[in-house]
Amino acid sequence: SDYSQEPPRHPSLKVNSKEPFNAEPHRAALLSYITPIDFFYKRNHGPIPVVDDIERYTVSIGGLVEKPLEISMFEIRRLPKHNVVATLQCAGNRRTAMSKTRKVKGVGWDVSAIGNAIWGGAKLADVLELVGISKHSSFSALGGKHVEFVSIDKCKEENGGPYKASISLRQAANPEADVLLAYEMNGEILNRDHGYPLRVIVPGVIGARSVKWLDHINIIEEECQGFFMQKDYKMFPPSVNWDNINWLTRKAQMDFPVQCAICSLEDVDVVNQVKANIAGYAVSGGGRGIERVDISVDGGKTWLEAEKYQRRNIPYQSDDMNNDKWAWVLFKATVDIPENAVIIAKAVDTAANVQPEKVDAIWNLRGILNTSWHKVQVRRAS
Ligand code: MTE
Ligand code: MO
Repeated sequence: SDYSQEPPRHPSLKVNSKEPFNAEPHRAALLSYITPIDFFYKRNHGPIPVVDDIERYTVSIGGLVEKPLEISMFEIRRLPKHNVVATLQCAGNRRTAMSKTRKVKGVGWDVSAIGNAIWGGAKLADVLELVGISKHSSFSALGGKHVEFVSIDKCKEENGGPYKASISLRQAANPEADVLLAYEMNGEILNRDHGYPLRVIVPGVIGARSVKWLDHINIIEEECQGFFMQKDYKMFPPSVNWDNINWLTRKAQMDFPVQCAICSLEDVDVVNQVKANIAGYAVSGGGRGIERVDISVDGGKTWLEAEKYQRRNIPYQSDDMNNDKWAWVLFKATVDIPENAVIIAKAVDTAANVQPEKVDAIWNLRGILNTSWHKVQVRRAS
């Protein structure tokens, strides 16, 4: 593969893999409601494609539709523009910690394979209408039930073919699901790392379905048969290992579960004062909100509730942006730090789903969805 045309990146990113480029910011970079583009994690499976003739860039929409279409960037930009604040989280977020119990396969990540951005673009539901799929439908006239997104990048997992994924047509054609074909991130033209010129954003769903560098869309009967849908990003029980795995027994992971992490402290840290601020993010998938975040400074014996906040100061207005449904909440609590403390954060979502205490119970061979209680060890400087 050719990695000679990679874009420049911020030097402070922690690089988990160089080629393909996988990097996350330091924890403290996640303490602002909107994650700056430079500090937004980058998760790739191949070289970053080069698209230099934007005039000729098109997305074709075909498969089980009556009116296949090729649509230019110019036409996509003419559709109603929506700004959606959505948190993107890689299913591999916090994988390194899961690997400490028992080894897992995959790129290692600390707690920062996640970010919250304002995505600007056309709604997929509007685009699908152009090929005759009406809003709120769950199948196309020709019997399509899934919407597949195919990229222009080249991944070794696909034997040099493009990255691809699909979502249900029901979700794709539902305007309230806010699935976007995004060309902007935080008010700027999407950059190459994040999918220039056009990417899919599927709010509330693991990042793997938000295909970057979109080339074409297929309306298909069965779920996409690509590697990342069928042989990756599935949640297996702890009993399954590489000798007895049967990929067909599990569904492709879509919504992510309730998650939170402390970002004001590193894993093992020293605190200078008796009183310290504990802060971080909490988020749940599927549009479920965060009900509360609990903090413990005594290893889980007693808990206090953190304060949570979500609103941002965004310099421009749009009706859609009153909706923080797909976005994380930040939390903070001022606590008294004992001399030696294990500080824990755990969140509860609006459906009363909780995070599991121990990682062992959710260990899986691909190391996805580590949502166990987040713990940091601190010592008070004397
Ligand atoms: N799309 C393409 N074409 N190629 C990829 O490698 N990685 C996916 C998804 N879309 C990927 C892709 C994964 S696993 C994640 S978590 C998100 O993109 C990461 O998006 P980001 O790099 O903008 O943070
Ligand atoms: Mo991912």
